[in-house]
Amino acid sequence: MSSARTLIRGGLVITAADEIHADVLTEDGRIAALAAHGSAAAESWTADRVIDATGRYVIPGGVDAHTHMELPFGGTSASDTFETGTRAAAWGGTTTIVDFAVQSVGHSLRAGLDAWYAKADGVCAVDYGFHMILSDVDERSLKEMDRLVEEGVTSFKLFMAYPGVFYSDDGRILRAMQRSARNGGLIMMHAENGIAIDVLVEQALAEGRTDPRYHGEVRKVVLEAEATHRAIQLARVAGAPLYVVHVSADEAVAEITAARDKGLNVFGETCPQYLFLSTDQLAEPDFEGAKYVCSTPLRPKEHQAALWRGLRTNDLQVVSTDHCPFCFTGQKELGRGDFSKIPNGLPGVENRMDLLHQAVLDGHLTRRRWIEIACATPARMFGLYPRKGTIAPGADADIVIYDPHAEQTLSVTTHHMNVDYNAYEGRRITGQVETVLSRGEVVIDQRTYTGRAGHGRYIPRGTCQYLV
Ligand code: DUC
Ligand code: ZN
Ligand code: ZN
Repeated sequence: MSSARTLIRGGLVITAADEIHADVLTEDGRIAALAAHGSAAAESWTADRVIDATGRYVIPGGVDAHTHMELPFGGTSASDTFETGTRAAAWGGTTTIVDFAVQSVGHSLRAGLDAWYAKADGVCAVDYGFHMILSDVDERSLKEMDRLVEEGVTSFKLFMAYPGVFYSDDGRILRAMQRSARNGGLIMMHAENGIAIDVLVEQALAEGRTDPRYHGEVRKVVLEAEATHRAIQLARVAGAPLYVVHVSADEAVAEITAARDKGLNVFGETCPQYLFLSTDQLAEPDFEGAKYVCSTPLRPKEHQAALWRGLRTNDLQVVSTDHCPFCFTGQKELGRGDFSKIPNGLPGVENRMDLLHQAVLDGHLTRRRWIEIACATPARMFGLYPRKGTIAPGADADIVIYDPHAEQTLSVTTHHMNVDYNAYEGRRITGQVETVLSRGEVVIDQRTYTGRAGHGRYIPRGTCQYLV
């Protein structure tokens, strides 16, 4: 905790609700007060440190509610550790991540969660929480869900994909949803029909269609839409809220929209890769397409309009990264000659806030909506609000000083993620993180890293604060 008082002067404070020229005073790691710039109140403040934010935005630290540091997957592990990944998050203006602890088949939730607590303990640069991946829904794990909710792990990811690994059948999904309807947990769904996809994978490989682009072709739009529809119906039967992760296809957005029009507690998340990349990248020659293999897969460009529209209309509420990096050399290469062996996942935790700021400049989002989908709503959705996701008295002093005019080119040569490529290589962005405070401590100071491994704390979460 920082006992120092820091005064951030002269910036435009942007939250999901307001844009105001205000000075912000932080004390003991929290936001102590806001007052109009130039007001008598603000002029009377004294501080140990003054940050001049003239011409800058002052925004809440980003909340990335979907990351996979060190995730074991496909015989290898995601290349960012909690240390490197949270440091990269800080560089990109994200001050809270919610990562996924994994239950292994045949093991308890407790064992999985404890393993993830140990991985992250003492090494994170910014604050973090955990969701729990349920890989083996049975009487024991259902009971354990109740205890996890009480402990602050209040959301559970289930997979309709990856048979034999993370997959749950409809019966298991229904049971987990029924349990969450009672204990207040939020079910997060990977909605793809994995049983059908595996048939198409087998057929593609047998016919010699082995290149990365076939990853996108077998993981069909209708199989995402069908699974999304089915997940929604199961949630209705259970009377449980549902959060659909990494929505990539227009028809899946339509399913979520239809459910929301019925007044159901159904929510959708998308990710920068679906908004900015497409099957064009997946089709890059010389196996380069492997860099863009993730699930749900990248879609033809035409789908992007539905995702942007969903974000504007609040049919989609959150943009997270699904940050799950694998190096091209030695990791993505495991799938040369067989796309099904390419570890699934893209890097992005460092780039999300900037890409979404670019979306503001491109006319897809307003500035306040940028903050809403990247900070405030993920915090509400996962029980972290108002401690995280906003700038208000009492909130943690997780603050980004953002230069909206700086120009940068996203690149592996300048990023801080521990991965040997950048999915947005060469993309020019206007806007850049300048200074970052995490609980009042400056962790990025005018583009110099001043944080430390172990500053980041585990944050137990409350239940979903976004239900209607
Ligand atoms: N999708 C990915 O791309 N990576 C990890 C898990 C997932 O569901
Ligand atoms: Zn998933
Ligand atoms: Zn994921």
